[in-house]
Amino acid sequence: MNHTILILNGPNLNMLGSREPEIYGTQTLDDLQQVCIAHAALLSIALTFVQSNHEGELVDAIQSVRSAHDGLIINAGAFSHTSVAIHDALMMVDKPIIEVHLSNIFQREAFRHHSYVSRPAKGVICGFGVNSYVLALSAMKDLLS
Ligand code: CA2
Repeated sequence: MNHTILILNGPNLNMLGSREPEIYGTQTLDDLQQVCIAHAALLSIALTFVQSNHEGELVDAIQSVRSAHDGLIINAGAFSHTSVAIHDALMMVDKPIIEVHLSNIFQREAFRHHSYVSRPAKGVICGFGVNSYVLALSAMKDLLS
């Protein structure tokens, strides 16, 4: 494995597959993790996959990227639209960051159109369901090569 990447998932993403399949699909968070591990292996990337419902735990995980990972893929869930703390933690990360969302946040309610994650991120991938993460892994591989 050449690189190690953190995939960080925010609040309520542990509920994937249980409700709103028309928005988020039918796959569970475990399914998503397996898809990411399989694609990362093809790219020689070692993955750490984390989900938390707690803003402070997400900040701690973001801070860990500085010493423990080569890059960060983050779906901060609803905290994307609210959290200055997550924005500030991301601004201190000197590694590539890619923001992902399962849904196309720009097709949805206006309050989802702004994300505090987007400015610190190198790029944003949204609207492709589980494939948003697969696309982000490929983009991260290119950034690190
Ligand atoms: O589209 C995304 O990935 C989101 O980050 C998902 C967040 C939402 O607040 C963002 O605006 C967009 C919500 C995740 C909650 O996921 C659930 C999945 C199934 C059932 C209930 C919640």
